[in-house]
Amino acid sequence: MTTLYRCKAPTDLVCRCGKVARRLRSAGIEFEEVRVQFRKRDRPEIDELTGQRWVPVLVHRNEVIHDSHRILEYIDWIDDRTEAA
Ligand SMILES: N[C@@H](CCC(=O)N[C@@H](CS)C(=O)NCC(=O)O)C(=O)O
Repeated sequence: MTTLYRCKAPTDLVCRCGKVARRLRSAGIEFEEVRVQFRKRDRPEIDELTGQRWVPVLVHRNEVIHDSHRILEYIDWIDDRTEAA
């Protein structure tokens, strides 16, 4: 099960959340999306998961990753392993 916590931006083209969503799709990774509240102070579930309130946050199996740069590296790593298998 893979879940992407992301902002409410209506497209994948305008922000870091969309960039991660695009990369997940191009890697063929199925995921569910959870749209978080606009204000960081209204995101207690993100704080609980990661100790901070920015999104995107990716939950993949037992891994919880925040910061889009780290998430993109993680997806590349999964993608490389899948291709090698
Ligand atoms: N450096 C962060 C920035 C992510 C970011 O800008 N997230 C936005 C949504 S796309 C956010 O959570 N904004 C909350 C705010 O500005 O209060 C990353 O690359 O993950």
